[in-house]
Amino acid sequence: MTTLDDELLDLAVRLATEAGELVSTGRRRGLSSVSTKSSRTDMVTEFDRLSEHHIVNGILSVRPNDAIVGEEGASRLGTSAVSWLIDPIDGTTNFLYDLPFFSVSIAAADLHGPLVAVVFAPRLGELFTAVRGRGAFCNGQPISPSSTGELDTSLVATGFSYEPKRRAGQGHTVANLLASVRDIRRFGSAALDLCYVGCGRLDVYFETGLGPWDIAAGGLIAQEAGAVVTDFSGHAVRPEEVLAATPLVHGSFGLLLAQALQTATGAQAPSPIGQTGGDGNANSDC
Ligand code: 2AM
Ligand code: CA
Repeated sequence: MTTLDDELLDLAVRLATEAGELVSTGRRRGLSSVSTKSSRTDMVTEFDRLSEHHIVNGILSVRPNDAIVGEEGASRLGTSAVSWLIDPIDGTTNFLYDLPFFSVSIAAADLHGPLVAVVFAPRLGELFTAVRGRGAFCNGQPISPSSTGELDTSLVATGFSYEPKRRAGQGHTVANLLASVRDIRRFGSAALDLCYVGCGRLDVYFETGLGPWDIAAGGLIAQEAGAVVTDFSGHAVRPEEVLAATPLVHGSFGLLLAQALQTATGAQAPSPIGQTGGDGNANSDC
């Protein structure tokens, strides 16, 4: 018998794959309609809208009673216990510039939170999936975070807001962290950053000011893989503050980040999560 989890996963995988192929193929042919949203650097293309349209129609055709929220405006109340969060292209700036780090992100949640998660990166040929309580996978292979325990050898990813003033503050925070970690990466897709923590390509990812669609699927994938995903104080993750890390550096990076934020803003730092330690290396082939 097919469970609800399996039904939702099959649907999310099919729609993410179809939408990813649609936008990737379309992008190869060129862009004709590009406009701005919240700022001059916050872009939306015809393919963001096409992808969201395809996914929403695909959900409604088989599950008409589910709630749906999408970054490009989809907003439907449902009468079932299932709600969907869609980012039709996560990493739109990369998509615009024909860089491969973009993805289609789809999550389905029930009354207890995210239940099923799919992140598909069409140019990279990688499909990340997770079901709550059943682990996380890349192209069908189980993934797990790195076993790194040292901050100074941790590879850390972050991202920057579309709002210029906020970016400047985020730059100061990153400058304060740089001497204490291995290096910083900025891939430009929050969903992929979270998956990369899950599969050990990154040791830490943090960002502020995201939307719920940016983190719903990637957050479950990272968590199911075995990473720790919280806000900056170690509480439940929220779009405003995302800190995902391999377990042995999550606490110590939280402390470092609190100090870096305090130095950057002069504001009261959030309470540290705690100190941990250990050894290890990134371990995923995915
Ligand atoms: P997007 O490509 O869907 O816009 C880059 O730092 C990452 O953060 C991307 O996943 C990007 O999503 C997201 N992002 C950046 N600024 C954002 C904002 N103001 N609101 C929502 N998501 C944002
Ligand atoms: Ca988007």
